[in-house]
Amino acid sequence: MHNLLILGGTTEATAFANAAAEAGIAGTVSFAGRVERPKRQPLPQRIGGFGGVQGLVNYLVAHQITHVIDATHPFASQMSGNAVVACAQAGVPLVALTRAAWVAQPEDRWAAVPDISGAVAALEQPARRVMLAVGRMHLAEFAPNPQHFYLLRLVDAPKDPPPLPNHHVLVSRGPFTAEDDGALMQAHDIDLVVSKNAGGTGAYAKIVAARALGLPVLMIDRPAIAARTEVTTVAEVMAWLGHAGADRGV
Ligand code: 3Y8
Ligand code: NAP
Repeated sequence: MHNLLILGGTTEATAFANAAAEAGIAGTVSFAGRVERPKRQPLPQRIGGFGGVQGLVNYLVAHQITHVIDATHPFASQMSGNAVVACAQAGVPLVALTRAAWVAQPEDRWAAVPDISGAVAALEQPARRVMLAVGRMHLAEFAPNPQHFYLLRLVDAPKDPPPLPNHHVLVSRGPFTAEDDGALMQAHDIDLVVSKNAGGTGAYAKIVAARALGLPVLMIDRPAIAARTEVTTVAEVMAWLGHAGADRGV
């Protein structure tokens, strides 16, 4: 009898939660509580941190979790690292449902940077009009480059004004479309896009739009994550669970 913990917060997590619910598999979807209204899930959900590795071990034992599916975002490296250690300690099988990194197409004008601070360093240049679509949590790190105009896309309206004197906030949650993102870039006369290499489809629209407009992209590589079993489809997770319906290609 399965009792899953799905570490959520992505398109893939929602897709898997739907498949598990349809297959009658019991589980809980977990969110950090980063946004005001996390997307409704077809399974019970919990919101908030576990309290580090030990907190997660305690949760796994107390809730008799049989399997953990880490379907968090590739940049949620602390959560994923904690899951590797906690599942090993608690003896609970773990699989990561992740998505391959985006790869530059021939017409893409990407400059790869290793992390957020690499993107900040690359912005030490005369004033540009920058679409900064990396969310809210790292905005303060871009304060050393106030010379740029920043188009900021956030899930929730910021509680305090972002520390960037010349900015426009757009409150909008994905998934987005390339057409809308292209129109947005033209409306704001954007000449540079900053993006995490999130992979998947939900954030890719701005990459397609930048390609079509011939705009350069500062592409932030994803952080390293401890070794764990990784799959990229819902069907592979079902097979990993040894779920009879796996052959139905769910
Ligand atoms: C709280 C839970 C679904 C999930 C949808 C995906 C796609 C849309 C695109 C841009 C990029 C960004 C951001 C983004 C996308 C999906 C996915 C994805 C990027 C929600 C969600 C939660 C979050 C947290 C939020 C972060 C922020 C990052 C916005 C739900 C909507 C920029 C990542 O205000 C904040 O504190 C926001 C924080 C972490 C990154 C950051 O540093 O600010 N996601 N996003 C999860 C939790 O509490 O555990 O409501 O669905 C989920 C989604 N956001 O089922 O449809 O799968 O990636 N999320 C990035 O890629 O750079 C937006 O604007 O182009
Ligand atoms: P993170 O930096 O890796 O995690 C920091 C801490 O937040 C974790 O140690 C854990 O706290 C808590 N946490 C993170 N994800 C959680 C979850 N799903 N359920 C319960 N607690 C969680 O994580 P993050 O980058 O802030 O991402 C937070 C959430 O947003 C995740 O659900 C992720 O999938 C989603 N998301 C993130 C991004 C992104 O760009 N980072 C993009 C899209 C979606 P404790 O140590 O107390 O357990």
